[in-house]
Amino acid sequence: MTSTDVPTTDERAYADMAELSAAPLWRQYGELMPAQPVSRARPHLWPYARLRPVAMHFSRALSLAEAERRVLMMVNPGLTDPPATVPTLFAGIQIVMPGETARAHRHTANAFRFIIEGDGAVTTVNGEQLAMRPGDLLLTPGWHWHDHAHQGHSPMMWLDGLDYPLVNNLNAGFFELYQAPVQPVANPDEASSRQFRHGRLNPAWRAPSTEHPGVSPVGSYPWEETERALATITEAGTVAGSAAEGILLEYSNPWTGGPVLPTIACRIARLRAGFAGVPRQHTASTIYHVVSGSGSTTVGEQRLDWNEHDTFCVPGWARYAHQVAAQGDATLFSYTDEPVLRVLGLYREQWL
Ligand code: GTQ
Ligand code: FE2
Repeated sequence: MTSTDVPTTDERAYADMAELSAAPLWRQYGELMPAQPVSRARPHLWPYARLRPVAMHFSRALSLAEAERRVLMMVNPGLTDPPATVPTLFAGIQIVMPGETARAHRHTANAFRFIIEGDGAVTTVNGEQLAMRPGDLLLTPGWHWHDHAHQGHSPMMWLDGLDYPLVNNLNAGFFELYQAPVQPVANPDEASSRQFRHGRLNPAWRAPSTEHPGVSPVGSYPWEETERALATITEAGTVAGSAAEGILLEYSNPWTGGPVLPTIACRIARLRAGFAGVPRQHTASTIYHVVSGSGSTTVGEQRLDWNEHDTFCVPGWARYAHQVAAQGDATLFSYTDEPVLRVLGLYREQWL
């Protein structure tokens, strides 16, 4: 039979299709055009109490010279190859020991750090030196040089959030090492970021970067300010906040009032003792990190019980609801790909 003959059986025709790298849409239509999204990610929780000892082991067993970064990846059981936490985002626990330096590099993936424990480390981002204290949020936006150095005394541990799963899926991942282990410091003490720390007043001689659209010019959102905002709003006890997320605040880009990174919105929520969230679902995927307190989040059929410093994820379009125990408020840091879905007209939510 020549290659232009019409196959005489289905079997033969399917075999020809496979050989031609073609496939019958009619056999996969339901999967490709689902009535509603089905995430490959599974609801999952990573307990800090169990990850921390493993991180401590590698702080001794593996030098930072051997590892580009000493990070335990939080790999979703449904997204192992390549590893990701939700389809668009990554979460990791990074550990840096006193005296260590994580060398300077840059990548197109956007990243942030949310500090868990330790004191005395700094991250330098495009020449601006940012202090790292528990509860601080530090941004290392895409294609910004960054290195981490630790001059303190106890282990530094933080949560890394990156959008590399999204960036790599868009085939836009680039990475470069800096020509030296560390970059020079042009702005010590957050000198540039500080210009934006005055509420509704922005430095008028500056303008948003055209090179990095949608990126906040603020390198660090210190815990002190975050805590003050949460305390002020919850003080009177009269503000109900979101029925699903309690007193939910979004870290904002002072130029736009929008998310801090073009692809990632970062938020902090205070849930009062006894809080029982109204269940809902949205197309955005979310990763939560427990700053303090304990509670549980029901995601689909699963219940994730969380404690201080645990990390867990809620895949897009999963039905979820938070509950907090009767005694003690809880504080949840979270990040989401919602800005991406919104800008593409793909954000949907539904209260259940
Ligand atoms: O600290 O620069 O968790 O480049 C993954 C990739 C951390 C970092 C991660 C990174 C970093
Ligand atoms: Fe990096």
